[in-house]
Amino acid sequence: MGKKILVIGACGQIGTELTMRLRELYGNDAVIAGDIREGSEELMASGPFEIMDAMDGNQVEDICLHYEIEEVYLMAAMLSATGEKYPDKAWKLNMNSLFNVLDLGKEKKIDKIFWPSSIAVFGPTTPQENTPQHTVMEPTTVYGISKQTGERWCQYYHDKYGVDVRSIRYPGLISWKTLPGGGTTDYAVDIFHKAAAGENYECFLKDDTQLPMMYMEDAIRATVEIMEAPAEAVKERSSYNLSGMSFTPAQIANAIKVHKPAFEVSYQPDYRQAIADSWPGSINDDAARKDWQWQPQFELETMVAEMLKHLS
Ligand code: AKB
Repeated sequence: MGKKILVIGACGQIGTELTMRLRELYGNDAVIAGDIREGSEELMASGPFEIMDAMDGNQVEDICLHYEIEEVYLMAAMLSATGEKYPDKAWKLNMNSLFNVLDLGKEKKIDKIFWPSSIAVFGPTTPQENTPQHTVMEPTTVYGISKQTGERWCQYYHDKYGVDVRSIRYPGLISWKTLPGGGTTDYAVDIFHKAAAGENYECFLKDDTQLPMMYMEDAIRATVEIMEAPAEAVKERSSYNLSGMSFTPAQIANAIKVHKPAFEVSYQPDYRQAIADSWPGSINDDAARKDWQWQPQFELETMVAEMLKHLS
């Protein structure tokens, strides 16, 4: 019998596509989807599903023991923009869920953990361009603080208790299948839905705000690849920088206009501008390239063409 996998937060933006990919790779019955709410029809129909609360340690443990889970992907989190509205809830969800899973690793009840970090671990004092793997990290959002703290705990559980936990600092992720929720980079998905519907878009960031981004297909491949890498190749046990592309709202608008010449974007920055301003504009991912041979495949133009093809 092959390994059994649990995806917690399986119905979210990353979780949905990750669960479907893992089911393709390891078999539908081998991948248990867990979330606090039901997800897409495709996800619900294709394999086992459990309603679960990532903050309930007993429930997470019961499900792991019941299905004899070996690997857990913990994708449940509150993102940057929503986190600023509900700081207590963001902290509790992002930290408690991580400890629940790390402790199962410490007690040897599961073998391997994937936990996503984010470019939000960086802050205004971080070098903004080509941000190195190891650098100043003074995040200013609750989400960023929770991710940076989580990274330190991942490293600690690995070093002290031998927990095989692996992590990536995701940039903003762009996909046509599932909508993001509550992030600062969400504009880069919303803009496609408007363009595909033949409508104009009002952007909540300024036109020249450059952020690191990635097409979901690359992000899912990176996630599977780091989990498949031999343990000794995974040298960073906090989290890996990962880079796909970097662009501003004006640049993505122009790339969309190549396909949709009538498309117009106006700019009305809100509270999310300050969050974006605190994050890097581009990321150095040499460590991921060297340690587990990471290679992105999508650039701005190829990503825009794919998004519009699928949404139109
Ligand atoms: C967000 O905008 O909060 C997320 C992230 C960069 O982690 N997409």
